[in-house]
Amino acid sequence: MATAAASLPSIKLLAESADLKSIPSHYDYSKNANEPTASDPDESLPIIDFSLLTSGTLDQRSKVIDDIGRACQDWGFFMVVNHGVPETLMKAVIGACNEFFDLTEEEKREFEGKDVLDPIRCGTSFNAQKEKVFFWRDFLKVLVHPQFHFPSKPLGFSELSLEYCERTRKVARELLRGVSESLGLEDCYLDKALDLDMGLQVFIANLYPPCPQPELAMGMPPHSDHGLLTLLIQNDVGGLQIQHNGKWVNVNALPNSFLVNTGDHLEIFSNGKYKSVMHRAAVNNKVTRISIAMANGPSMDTIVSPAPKLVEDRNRLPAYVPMKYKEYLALQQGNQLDGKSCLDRLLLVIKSTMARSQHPSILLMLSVVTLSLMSSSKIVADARHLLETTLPEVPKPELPELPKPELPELPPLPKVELPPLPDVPSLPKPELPHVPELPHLPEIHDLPKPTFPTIPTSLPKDIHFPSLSPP
Ligand SMILES: O=C(O)CCC(=O)C(=O)O
Repeated sequence: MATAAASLPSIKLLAESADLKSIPSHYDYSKNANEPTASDPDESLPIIDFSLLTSGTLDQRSKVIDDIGRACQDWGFFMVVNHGVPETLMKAVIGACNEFFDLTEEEKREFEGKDVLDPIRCGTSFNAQKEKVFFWRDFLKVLVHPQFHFPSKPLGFSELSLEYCERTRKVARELLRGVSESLGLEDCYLDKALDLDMGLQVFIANLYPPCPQPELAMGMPPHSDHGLLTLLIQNDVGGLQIQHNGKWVNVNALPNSFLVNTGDHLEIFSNGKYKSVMHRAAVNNKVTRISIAMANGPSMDTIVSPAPKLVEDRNRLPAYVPMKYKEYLALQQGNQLDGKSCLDRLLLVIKSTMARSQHPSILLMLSVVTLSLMSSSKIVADARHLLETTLPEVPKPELPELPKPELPELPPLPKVELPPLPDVPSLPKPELPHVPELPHLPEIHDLPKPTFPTIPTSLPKDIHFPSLSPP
């Protein structure tokens, strides 16, 4: 199996070695991390009835969508019941995983893998090549969608798992439709934006054998998952703990339920509305625990950014740098598992500046100045874009209603004595020009009478007319 030092045995081999009374010091996680212990939650964990999402009435469906939204926002975690995946199938896959871990070290070496993005990998701890303290865990990690890969041993494991992967993928996609709606988007918006037809699905089987000092060791350290939603089942042995309101709480699973948690890419896509939940796996000193996590994410080639509809249409600033999912995956899997350090990585410049400045505009200015000092690479451009986006939303201040001011009564105005008006000097009479008298016109009856010529009243007698004769 993959080892930091070639000598690091699988945890199964170590745990089964005779007379193991204490853990080797390189498994003592308590030395490096002062991790507070978990307690049972004060409130009950959110439960989602899947059957109401797929075949409930319109009212029932919209209530479940509200519940999903609230669970994603308040917890980053919920349990799904009535999901339709047969319990027998779930148990059979867990049994087959147990058989896989029971293969000899030699047989398992065939599926070791070399690179973090190899389709089939098994090993111990998380990334033993990079770790100084190891985790009490063996794992098998397989990329099962869009191409299905699987170890050829033990017999029947691959066929059984194919069925399980397909059925859980359907559940995950249906839940993601609900998540999309809960964000106020169309139900298929997330599906299309993140190309879920080609979405990455990873099958992760974890084996946590009994540990002689469970209070010192850790099965998996606090971390968040890279994808959108992870669906986890276990062999009736608890150990999953999630962080809620700053405290670690135990997850006591309902029988036959899926334990679902939000991943980093849902946090990015929802522009931080739904945070990926921090979780870890504790170990015990009595029984072996097996868990199977099905991580469901975008397609590997999708460049994931906050959903444009949540940003542009609502006049918000995007809070994350866009990044190709495949690159994010390589980054997270290729390093030590350390909380949400991968998601936080690009935000570090801003955070350190933020610590010094409370005011968003000063923060932006300082951050851009900080970045300007760096070389002008794409990272800088991306980071600058990010900076412009990480300004906290400033809440509208609630202005107190001001009391109506009581105006003092004004004193009566003093009587003003006006001075007498000055005498207006009398104006001189204008001299009008002399108009000459009109000439004397003769009276009408004084005009001379006209004389008219006499007109004869009979024709002269000597007018001769020619006689008219026929032609
Ligand atoms: O085994 C568990 O309960 C947690 C597993 C887990 O967090 C993981 O596989 O990423």
